[in-house]
Amino acid sequence: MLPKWPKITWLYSNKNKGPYILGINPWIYDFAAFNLWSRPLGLIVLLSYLYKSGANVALLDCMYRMWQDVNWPNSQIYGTSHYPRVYVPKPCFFEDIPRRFARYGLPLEMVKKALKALSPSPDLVLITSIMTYWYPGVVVILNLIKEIWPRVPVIVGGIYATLCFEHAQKILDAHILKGPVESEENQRFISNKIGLDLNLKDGFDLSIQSDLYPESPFAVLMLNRGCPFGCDYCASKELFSGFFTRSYEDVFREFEHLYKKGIRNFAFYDDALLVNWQNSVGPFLEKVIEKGIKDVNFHVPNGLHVRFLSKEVCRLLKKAGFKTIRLGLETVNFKNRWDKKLTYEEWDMGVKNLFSAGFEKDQLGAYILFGLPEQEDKEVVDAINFVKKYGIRPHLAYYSPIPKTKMFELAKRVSPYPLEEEPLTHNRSIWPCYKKRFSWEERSRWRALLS
Ligand code: B12
Ligand code: SF4
Repeated sequence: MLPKWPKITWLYSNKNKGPYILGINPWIYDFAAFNLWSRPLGLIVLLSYLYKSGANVALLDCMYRMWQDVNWPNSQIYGTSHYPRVYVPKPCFFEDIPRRFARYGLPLEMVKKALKALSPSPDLVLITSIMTYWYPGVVVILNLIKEIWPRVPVIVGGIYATLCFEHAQKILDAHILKGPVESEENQRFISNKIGLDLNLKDGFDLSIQSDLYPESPFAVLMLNRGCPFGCDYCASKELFSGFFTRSYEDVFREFEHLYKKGIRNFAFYDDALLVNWQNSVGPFLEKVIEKGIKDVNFHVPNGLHVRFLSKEVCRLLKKAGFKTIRLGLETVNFKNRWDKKLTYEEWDMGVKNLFSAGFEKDQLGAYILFGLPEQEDKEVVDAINFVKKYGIRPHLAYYSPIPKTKMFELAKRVSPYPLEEEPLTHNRSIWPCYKKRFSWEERSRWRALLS
């Protein structure tokens, strides 16, 4: 029988005789945070595998309005939103940063109360981690768990745990697993811990979002994992070394289920959504159109690969209901890039195809990398002007140095911050590698150039 676990979302089946597992997405500690269809997809994937393997799983997402009595800012366009925040003392590394530091998400005391109300205690707690510089949330929730249930085993995994494994091992009193949960080593470890075989062969099922996030105005989808490009500043290959396309029919089933539950906003979390178009997003969108589903909004908060934006691709994106498109331009120094993902001709063609397909200017935005080690301001200014000429909105993607990437070595050499020792200093908001350092004057100057 289901134990009395109030205030937590459950994925529960009478048939499942396995242990009771609680998954947690901790708070964000940062200078700024906005919910741009943010969801702990890695944890959802893991909970889905566990459920399919016979466990009963529950979720506490500190970044989701789980309880009606929490004051939460109203939803904005397409289900995006601000988070509630509480200012907290700034870590000592940031004395020179004239910005306030905050904890975003559910009130800490309410989370504590909700956890204490769970009886009996879970058999296992899983904590996910996302940005490397968000690890304080993991520390705080882990301390809370240890205080409430000192004997319950806890596993921490995810992006921070993978990229900063040694750091995590040093500071967290928990089992730390690095890499995808699908790796043989992780699969074995988890199977041993739960006393069941972790079943990966049927894949995961993202339709569980409707149970785990019953009131949410959006859901996330993913057709492909990994990225074949390997850019110097990106950790994609370190996080998932291959490239894998899920069955578009499975993804369509997830989408249809969530759509029937009333969700109309869907964000793709793929690193490389358009790679392998013919076998993944292409047929997926054909199916959306064929079924006559019209009132749906698709969003790609991660940059799309412009080189794949042929006429036909753009036509389908438009027809199927894409509303927010971000293009991965990064720089206009086409001859001497830190990646090999785009030429001028490909850019020009891709953008023209988007406009011909009927996209409006305000649906399109281009990411420009800002604050890379040794980057000149002129390069960024040129890119901003270049993008504006196409009538598209430029967005600065403030550089976050990431361990295990090619660019990290150079970043460490130029940054005044201890990037190797302290993941907090990877925070994009402090402009860790920008030679003039962060100031409000500089920020306003760049903002003015963007408008
Ligand atoms: C989607 C995404 C976003 C989304 C939101 C993410 C979110 N949930 O909040 C958006 C678009 C908003 C975003 C924004 C940014 N992002 Co981003 N994003 C991603 C992306 C593409 C996918 C993450 C994902 O969900 N993957 C799919 C899931 C299935 O994989 P996973 O999370 O790794 O989970 C697996 C394992 O980690 C493990 N696992 C996960 N949890 C757990 C838990 C346990 C217990 C266990 C055992 C295992 C486990 O098993 C899972 C299944 O295999 C990653 C790149 C990537 N390939 O991961 C970048 C990435 C995380 N982002 C990155 C960056 C740089 C940014 C930005 C700074 C970009 C910018 N310059 O503006 C901003 C920062 C936003 C902020 N507020 O600070 C960096 C990380 C930076 C860092 N220092 O940590 C990444 C790695 C990309 C890169 N360039 O290398 N991002
Ligand atoms: S193309 Fe994008 S996801 Fe792929 S490696 Fe480069 S930055 Fe990362």
